[in-house]
Amino acid sequence: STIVVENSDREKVHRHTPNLSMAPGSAENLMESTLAAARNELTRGLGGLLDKAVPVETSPRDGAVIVGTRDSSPIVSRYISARDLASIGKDGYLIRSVSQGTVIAGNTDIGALYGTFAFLRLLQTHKPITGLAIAETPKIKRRHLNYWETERLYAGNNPAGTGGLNGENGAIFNFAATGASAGKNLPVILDRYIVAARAMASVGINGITINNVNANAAYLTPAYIEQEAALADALRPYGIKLAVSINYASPTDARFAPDTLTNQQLNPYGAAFQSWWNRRARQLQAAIPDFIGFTVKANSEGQPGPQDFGYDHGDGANGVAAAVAPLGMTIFWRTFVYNANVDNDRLKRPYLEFGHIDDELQPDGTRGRFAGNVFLQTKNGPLDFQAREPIHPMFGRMENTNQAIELQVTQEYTGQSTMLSYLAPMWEEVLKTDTHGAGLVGNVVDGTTHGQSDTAIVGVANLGNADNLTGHHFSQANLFAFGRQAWNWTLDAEDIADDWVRMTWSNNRQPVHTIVKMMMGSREALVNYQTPLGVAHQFRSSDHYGPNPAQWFIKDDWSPVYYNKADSAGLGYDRSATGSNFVAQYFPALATKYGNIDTVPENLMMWFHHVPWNHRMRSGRIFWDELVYRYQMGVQYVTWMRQTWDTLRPFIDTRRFSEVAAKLSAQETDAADWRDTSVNYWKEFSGRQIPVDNGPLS
Ligand code: GCW
Repeated sequence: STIVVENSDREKVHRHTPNLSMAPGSAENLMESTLAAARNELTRGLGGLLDKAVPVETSPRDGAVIVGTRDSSPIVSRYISARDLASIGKDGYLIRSVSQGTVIAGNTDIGALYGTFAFLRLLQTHKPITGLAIAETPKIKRRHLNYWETERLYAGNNPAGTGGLNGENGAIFNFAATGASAGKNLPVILDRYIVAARAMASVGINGITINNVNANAAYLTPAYIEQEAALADALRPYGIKLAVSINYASPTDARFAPDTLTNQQLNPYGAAFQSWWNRRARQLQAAIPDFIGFTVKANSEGQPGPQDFGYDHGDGANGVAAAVAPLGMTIFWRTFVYNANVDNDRLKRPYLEFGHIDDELQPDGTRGRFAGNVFLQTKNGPLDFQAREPIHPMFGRMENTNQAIELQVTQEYTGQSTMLSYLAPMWEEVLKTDTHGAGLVGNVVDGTTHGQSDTAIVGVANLGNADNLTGHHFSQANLFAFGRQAWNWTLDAEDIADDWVRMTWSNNRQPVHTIVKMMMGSREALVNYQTPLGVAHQFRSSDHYGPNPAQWFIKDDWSPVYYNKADSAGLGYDRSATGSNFVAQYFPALATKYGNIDTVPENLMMWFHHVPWNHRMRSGRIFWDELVYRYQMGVQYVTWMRQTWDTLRPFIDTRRFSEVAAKLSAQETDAADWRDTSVNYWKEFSGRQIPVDNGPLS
């Protein structure tokens, strides 16, 4: 077969950064254009898969793969009509078998690149590549990643001080011009940035916020903007645009002197505030013409925000949004807030702060105060990325506001880079949960429920400095799955796992079947050995990895004991009408279901109820016995995974085989620690024995 990729003139990329350079001996694959990237993927991919060089030509021979847009290529136009392309949108693609071979077409070059990756995926997963008539369009427009890997090093980073390239604690993109990594900082483009870009583009990620939401204002300074521009230039051919996290009080930061405001000038409606942000945005846009906008964590976990100056989240978000609206930029305003003055139950706080703003009657008679270029960015659940949470009640209830869902790809609370936990089943569960009032969560996010035209899904990313980018080999599956689900949230987590295993490990039936099976049960096992039946957030504070159910902090809503409410009567947090009544934030049918201990799904039980130790469970066991059983099941699953992985030795290369084996064995130890620490602590309250049919706990 041959490859035909035609370049069009109109897609020449912007190169603003005069001194864009490459690390010595690296980045020879820095791409000039999107179609060149597509061509490169095909030569590399087909060459590798077919084990022979595949020529690139300008006119097709039989069996050719033809890639492009109607504008870029007369051959594409010959096979694909404008009408064919009419319904697939900006990012969509068509893959068609034609007399001369295969045509991959998009309305845009990036659509053609996405189609190219999809075609390679078919080949790589041994799917048929004849008789193709594929038309794909993403369900969600903005498929973004946020990076705050810097925070706790919970994914694939080298721990600080162990030779990570990065000055900023091992985040993937290196901005630091000093220290060990000096000389390897942006605008130097390291190979791994391109590797990461290809990985992201291969699953349709089209935007990233590059810095921690606990934001350092340095990212708005001219020196950093120049570095960001270099990164933007490098990622642009892959369809990935940049955004930056901001600190609400940056205008008062001395680094911007003489352009520095006083606290009094942080009035979000004031001219000083708005023109300050407009100036920053214009500087960014001058360097990065397609700059997305800002991600904001305000009045949350010590970050400043409009409330410090007498305004609410609507005022603050709209103030920044108004400043950047003339530039076509967007604000992603996070809703991860939990001010203790709002309510005793932390879970109730976000909706209490944001809900009334969504509902507020406006002077023009419409409802909802948030500006059109504001997204509220809301975690999937009401607490904080636990292995299982109920859905966040704001999904469906914010009818007049653009809502983005935020999922944590990096495994902060889900095993970090030690545990194999495949998270696609969790995201599938979330996106397919019925709100009982506004359709499924996925319908809310993709805009069909409330008719929003701009839609977004955000993953907190897990790319770091590790050779394989994610640390645990299986963490790559989470990035892959996030991208696939962001593109189409109706996909089945198991099908995605099947693709990933074939692309990553083997197409041989036995490993495919076995590894997919391991992955599919891994998240439920994690829930079971960490926090079964809905007992939330039992993590020790130091690293959010291991258990500490007895821990009590000055901030009670960070304390495991605040969540578990263990006493001699039972375990769990009563959020029904007899308790905090958090359930009332859901649509009535869901509130009724969750609010009743007999109808709440057992796997969410302790999120909503203080469950008596002797409560009769659906299995017939009493709650205490069921609880211990779940912990034990979780650990046993990990033992099973470790043993099962051993059977795959003949199919897996030695290095990756042993790296995964070592991680599984650490996971088994740590899972047992979760079980033992938790059960022994609960036992002090239940006063009951460990049931014998659970076998010995270590
Ligand atoms: O889960 C918590 C993390 C913080 C994070 C915060 C947030 C970056 O422990 O590291 O802050 O969530 O989402 O803002």
